[in-house]
Amino acid sequence: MELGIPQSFSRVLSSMCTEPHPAAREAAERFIATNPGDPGTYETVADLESTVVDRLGDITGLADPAGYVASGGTEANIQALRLARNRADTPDPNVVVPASGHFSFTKAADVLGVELRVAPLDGYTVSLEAVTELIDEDTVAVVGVAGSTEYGRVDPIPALADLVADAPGDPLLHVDAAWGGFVLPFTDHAWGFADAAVDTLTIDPHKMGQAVVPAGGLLAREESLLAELAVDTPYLESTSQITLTGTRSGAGVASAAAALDALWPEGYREQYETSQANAEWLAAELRSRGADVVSPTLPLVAADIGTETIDAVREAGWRLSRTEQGEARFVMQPHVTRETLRAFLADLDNLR
Ligand code: 0PR
Repeated sequence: MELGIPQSFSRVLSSMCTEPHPAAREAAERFIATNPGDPGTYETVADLESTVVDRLGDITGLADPAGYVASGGTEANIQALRLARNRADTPDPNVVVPASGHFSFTKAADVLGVELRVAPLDGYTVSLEAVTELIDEDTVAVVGVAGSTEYGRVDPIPALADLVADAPGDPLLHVDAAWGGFVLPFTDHAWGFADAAVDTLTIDPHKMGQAVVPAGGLLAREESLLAELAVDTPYLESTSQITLTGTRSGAGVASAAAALDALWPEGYREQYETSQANAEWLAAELRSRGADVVSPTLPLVAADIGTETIDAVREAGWRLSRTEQGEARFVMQPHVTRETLRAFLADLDNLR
């Protein structure tokens, strides 16, 4: 059988995946047959996972982090809501999620039997009044998004923490920084454990972290929160497991360790600066062509270039997807260089 050649990144503009760092690729290959889900057998990769969790703690402002490397942001978000539900003492749990929340929260609510209360936005971030109205004594978690999927916007995390502190049912605050977590440390945004009373947080090495897929991250302020997820594992040397999946990718874990070792903090800072400059440059170029552009506060640009134009550039080979509102969405992943953007604009100009 001919396997074919995977999609090249040269024209991929809307994906949150990217070309992994060379050290991450090498580490993935080396650890591909290991299973961090069985730390009694695969000790080296289990140690690497602890290193990754410690580094993710450095990035998010948590001195003594608890957590693990998940399969991605979806698993991390499901697990965060699962631990919040298990910890609470209500037969009728609900979770308040911004309308900008990723669809993984819809999956989480479905599998967990938790009611999802969607809070409308005020512009591009969640309305605090709406969150206040939705919280009641059965609210087990409130979610804030730090780097939204469509617009890269950051909810007011400290204000959400204040609401949670005053809430009747003692809910947890979960922050979804799956994509934003590797760029936010280099901005002035308040988003992490150091900035507010955040309980759990999603941060994915396989997005801006330049690890290979699958490498997501779930962090918790305290080990005791993760204990809510523990199930007994009678056939393993280790006695319990907190992850959702059983056998897990050692490649993802090792690649995350290698990428973090190579890039935190200076490499990620340089990438953020390059990506943010590209986002602002692209926004200006599209505005000069008459497009309505949503200002990129993080390296993600949404612009109304017309739905026929999106179809035409897709026809020309560009991988470009649209927001629910129909804007073109450009995610400034490391593989999206100024050269890529110049080539895209040249095609855009020719097609219009
Ligand atoms: N949270 C946020 C804020 C996200 O943007 C995403 C993924 C997730 C959670 C879920 O993460 P996993 O996909 O790792 O489980 N958002 C991407 C998106 O919808 C997912 C994606 C990634 C889509 C790569 C396409 C693609 O090529 O854009």
